[in-house]
Amino acid sequence: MTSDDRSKGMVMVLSGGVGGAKLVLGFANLLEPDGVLVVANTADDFHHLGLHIAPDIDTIVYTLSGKVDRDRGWGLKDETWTFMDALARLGGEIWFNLGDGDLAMHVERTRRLAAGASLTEVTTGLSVALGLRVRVLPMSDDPVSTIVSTPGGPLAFQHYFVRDRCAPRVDGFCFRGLEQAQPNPIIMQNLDAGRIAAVVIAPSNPFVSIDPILGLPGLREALFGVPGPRIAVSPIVGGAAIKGPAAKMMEELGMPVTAAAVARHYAGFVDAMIIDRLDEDQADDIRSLGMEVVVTQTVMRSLNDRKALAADCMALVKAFAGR
Ligand code: FO1
Repeated sequence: MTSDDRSKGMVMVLSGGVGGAKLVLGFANLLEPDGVLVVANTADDFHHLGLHIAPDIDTIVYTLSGKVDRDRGWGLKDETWTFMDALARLGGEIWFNLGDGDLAMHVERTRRLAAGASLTEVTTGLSVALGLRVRVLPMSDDPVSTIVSTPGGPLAFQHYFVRDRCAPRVDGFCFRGLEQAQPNPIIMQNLDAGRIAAVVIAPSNPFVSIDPILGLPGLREALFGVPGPRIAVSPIVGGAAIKGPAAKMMEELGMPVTAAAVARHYAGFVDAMIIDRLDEDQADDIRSLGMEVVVTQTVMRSLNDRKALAADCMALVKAFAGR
């Protein structure tokens, strides 16, 4: 295989919701649609008000279709909340906010699943309907649910995250259904066919967004067969999480809140870490784990920032292929 062959093929991006979706958008703007395959965490999925909610899939799909509310990072922009207001008047469960337009996504997903379609088929159908050209795949068609262990007992992920605003102390996580779940067959087919050139772990929460994906039976092993590098972008910058509870979780799990600690979490799997300029002083520590380090701007404020970070990932892919 020539170095050119090794950098050809698709980049598989493993992603959670808001932070990951930003980098996914960068890839979608940098590469041809068939140059990127997005694998979305589905361990945040849950059933609520009789609906199948898939927050990370929807965040990625709304982001790629330009429909996401950029301030919140999730849900639709220009959303209206008539349903929630009516539900509140009826004394219904209102801790999880479902906008009127967003509601259509959950109703239609639930209808298609009940009619026998797989989550992959539903996700593809709804993505195409919203004009997406990049393929977004659920990590699995089988149900996996994150359970957060807290001193007050186990909490389903969205109860911890949204209802309780991440306030309870985290003692650990378990992923119900993970051991029985199969990785998405399309992911495995692409890996088996040698169509994946490299793997990028988006700057998503390592514990609740990426670990469930990498914990799917056989997937981690299959990703070791990819010819190019496995790259992770640190979600921790300057001792804080760019978004979400990753930093709080690290503290509560007794880890330093650093990019180096994220690298240690991925050690043995990841070949290269991309860290922010603010964390440059950690580069040698990370290199001592046997990883390559790229120091760049990882905070993505504009579309150009998203594209530039995707380009940094691609430069690493090419550098590895040239060896
Ligand atoms: N996050 C919130 O903080 N509050 C909400 O009420 C909320 C509603 C919601 C509805 C649909 C959806 O797709 C996502 C939603 N999110 C909400 C975000 C979601 O809980 C998180 O982004 C992820 O699960 C963590 O990655």
